[in-house]
Amino acid sequence: MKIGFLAMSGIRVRDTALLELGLTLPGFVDRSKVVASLPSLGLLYLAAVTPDGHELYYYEAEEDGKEPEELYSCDLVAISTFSAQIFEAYNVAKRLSSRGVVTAIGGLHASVRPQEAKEHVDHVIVGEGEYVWPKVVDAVTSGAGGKIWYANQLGVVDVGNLPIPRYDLLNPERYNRYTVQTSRGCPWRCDFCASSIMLRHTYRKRPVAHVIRDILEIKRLNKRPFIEFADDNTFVDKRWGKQLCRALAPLKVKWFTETDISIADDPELLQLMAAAGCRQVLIGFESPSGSALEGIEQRTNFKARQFSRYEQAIRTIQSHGISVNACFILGLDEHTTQVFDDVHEFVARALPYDVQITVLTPFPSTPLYERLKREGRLTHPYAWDRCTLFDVNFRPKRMSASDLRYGLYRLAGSLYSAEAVNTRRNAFFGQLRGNAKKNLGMLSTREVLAA
Ligand code: B12
Ligand code: SF4
Repeated sequence: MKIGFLAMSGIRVRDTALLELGLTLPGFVDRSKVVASLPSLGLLYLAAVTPDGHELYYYEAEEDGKEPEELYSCDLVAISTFSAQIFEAYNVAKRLSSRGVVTAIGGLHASVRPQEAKEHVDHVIVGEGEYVWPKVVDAVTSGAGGKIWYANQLGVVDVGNLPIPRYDLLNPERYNRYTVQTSRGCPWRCDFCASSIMLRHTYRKRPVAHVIRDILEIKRLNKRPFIEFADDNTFVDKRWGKQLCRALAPLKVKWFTETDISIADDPELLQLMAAAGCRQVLIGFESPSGSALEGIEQRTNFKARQFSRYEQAIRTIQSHGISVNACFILGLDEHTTQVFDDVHEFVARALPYDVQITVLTPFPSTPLYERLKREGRLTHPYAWDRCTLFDVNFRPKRMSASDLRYGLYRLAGSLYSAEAVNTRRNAFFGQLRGNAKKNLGMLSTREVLAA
């Protein structure tokens, strides 16, 4: 069979005013370019586990109706999408079906809304795809009809034994950023988190040697790749994290990852990360005021407990040459309109290199979604195309939806202006130059790696 793997790519925002404003702001433009240039790792894993004897192709659709014509010559198309592009994915599936192509869909949204997806797509896969996908392909080969497949019936995927994703299916001229997973899951349980609801199992780390193997494959295809770790929270296990960094350093790749504030407590880890090519860590700080953090992490109240160390943690991490992308969510229950000034002031004091502001988003099936539904506060309950992190879909508790929307515009204007971006960047590089002078006596990279 000819099998196509289709990623719904690009960035989605419904609020056109924000889009227009955002696109003129340097800090926003940089990240949008990155988003547009990352392939779907999930699909590359599916390609790697596809039984032999099929022709495989990777495609992307940047907007509704823009899917490549070549897709229509496939026998089977596997679609991966998040909530924001789900309606576009359903439309593509309907067009494919009408031209005789069998369709399958998986990913976070289809996993929590399988009955909805089944109305538009032949095969719907709930959960991680690696064990179930070969069975779907065999079923399609033998002409079986569509159904909902529950991956967990085949057991939890052993991440100690994953194949190399099929990076070779990507056009090397189009991609210079690649995603690699080092771990799956996160030990925390934030009520708004859409990824941890699918990966309910404990935090699973991959063998360091396999991560290195995958990056060497990327380097075979692209001499100077930039790597984004597609993890939820990379450095939960500091001992394993140090082994990973020691193994990464000789590869001389630059990378970015998502992790939590606890890395700031371990200077050895930070030195190893910097020496191993870590350029940026994205950390969810979520709020510039501690009271708003109470209870949002539901296991141990982790985020509220860390609040008093936020500013110092940013300085500590950045002093090691690793920039911080500090993420804030606007519209948490305790937030009044004061939050916009508070974020602005926090950023001006702590000077993270990058800032990401998003609005609280009730993704389907998250504890947040269920709570807001119970409280009658969802304003667009099934408008999944508004689940973009930038569109307001609920009634905030201590301000109006319109206050939230316009507060986001105003804050975006102040945080992403050329002047604000330059101030943060100059502060970061200035701190580095100062450290370089002060720390001539510090351990060399080689000494750190040998330690
Ligand atoms: C890396 C990442 C990105 C990257 C790459 C995205 C991509 N194209 O894959 C970038 C930076 C581009 C990105 C952008 C966005 N992202 Co993002 N991203 C992530 C992150 C950190 C990891 C995703 C990943 O690669 N996981 C690893 C792979 C292996 O897992 P996977 O994709 O889930 O695939 C597995 C299964 O789902 C399943 N599967 C998936 N598809 C299919 C299809 C079939 C047929 C089958 C059988 C199985 C299957 O099998 C795979 C292997 O087990 C997640 C957080 C998370 N951990 O999920 C957020 C996350 C997925 N992103 C999110 C969002 C909202 C976005 C944006 C929509 C924001 C926006 N406004 O545009 C954009 C969308 C851009 C786009 N169109 O892709 C949300 C999605 C929530 C939701 N329910 O929709 C998440 C969960 C973060 C969050 N805020 O909670 N993202
Ligand atoms: S720390 Fe991040 S990945 Fe972990 S549960 Fe919270 S939002 Fe999800």
